[in-house]
Amino acid sequence: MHKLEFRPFDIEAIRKDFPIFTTDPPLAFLDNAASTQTPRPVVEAMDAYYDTYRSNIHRGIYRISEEATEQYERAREKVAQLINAPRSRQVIFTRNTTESINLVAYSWGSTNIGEGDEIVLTTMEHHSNLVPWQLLAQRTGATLRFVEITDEGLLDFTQLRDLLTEKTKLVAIGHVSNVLGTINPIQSIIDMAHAVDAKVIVDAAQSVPHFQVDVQQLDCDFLAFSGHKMCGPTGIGVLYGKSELLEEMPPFLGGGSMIRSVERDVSSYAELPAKFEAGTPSIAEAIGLGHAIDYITQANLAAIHVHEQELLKYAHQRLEQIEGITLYGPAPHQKMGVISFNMEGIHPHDVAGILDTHGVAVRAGHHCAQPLMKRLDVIATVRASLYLYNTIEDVDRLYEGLCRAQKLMTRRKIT
Ligand code: 7TS
Repeated sequence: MHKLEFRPFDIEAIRKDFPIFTTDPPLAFLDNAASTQTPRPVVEAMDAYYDTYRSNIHRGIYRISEEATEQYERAREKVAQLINAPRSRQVIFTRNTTESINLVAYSWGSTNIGEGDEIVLTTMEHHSNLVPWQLLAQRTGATLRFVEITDEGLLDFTQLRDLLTEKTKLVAIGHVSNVLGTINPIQSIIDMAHAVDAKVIVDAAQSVPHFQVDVQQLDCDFLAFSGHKMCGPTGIGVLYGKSELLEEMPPFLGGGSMIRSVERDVSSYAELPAKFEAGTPSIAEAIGLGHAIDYITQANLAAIHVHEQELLKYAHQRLEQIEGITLYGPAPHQKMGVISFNMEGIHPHDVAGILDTHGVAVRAGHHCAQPLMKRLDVIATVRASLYLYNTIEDVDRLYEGLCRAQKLMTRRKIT
């Protein structure tokens, strides 16, 4: 059996920062691909805003508003540093990945996509990186093209090469699949897309929280992710874009804060990033995200990745021992800590329900990836997903819960 070594960081110290794990026995929280838990330093930073300097930003001439503005903008700088954006003005705060992708689909899409143009996606996209492009295609007469996946859960590169033509205007690609965990080779895909003059938006909702993503090295045109999947609060997300694209794009939402001057019939717009941040933003949440970035960078993203990979290998070894289990997706070394599976003869929702009674939180359903479910020929899967605070004991509890589910359902079949 694979030997675990948790030397890179102090898992016990990390777990102490998350009060949700102080129950006995502790909750085995394995639904991190949906949303992660929040450590105390993040909650405390948000409390400090509410308790000591709560006020609106970019408009007050008094001390606490200046403090709030400074903290909000510092959070933007932390995001820029995390993803190595050249300038913090290229970081737009949104509500989540979904809003970031919709911003690009409406603003960039409405001025750059027309009839006959093609948008290349994959069959493993989350609905957030599919429905906005369907809406854009319906508005403009553009066509969606899909890269299929192999039986191993990897992208079919030969087909991708054929799909990319001079008609391709955009490639919208998930960095890591939220169902299969597949790590897509986006560097090659970006290079191939640029070779036919297409732009690339990377859905990084499942990658930025788990390993170092460098937008300059990737040379991606846009990149989107959510704060709540990386120890941050809900209600805050990020869109990164290349300056020249963001500068040319029309506003997405109109209102306060995004204007330079307003006449009765027309307005001129503020500089980046304000142009895309209409209305009062999620101030406490942005500050919380900044502190979540501090937290995961202090824990060390490289160490988090190693830790998750170790647990993932261990989880595969254990789950593969269970009779009648089908694991979806590639081998551990080609994926992140996401394990989708089904148990023969047991509905995924029943599996998740039984695991819940065993203190194990997993997700069951289509995971907002219905075209992928169709490709896998299933209606749903059970999904366990890992993060920095998960332990070998969590995986063992998952294994034991699944054995229990199997026993229960087998007994039910006999009677
Ligand atoms: N893209 C991917 C790859 C995702 O996994 C998710 C959320 C999104 C986009 C949308 O993020 P949001 O913050 O805008 O909601 N994924 C999941 C999931 O797998 N289970 O719940 C949410």
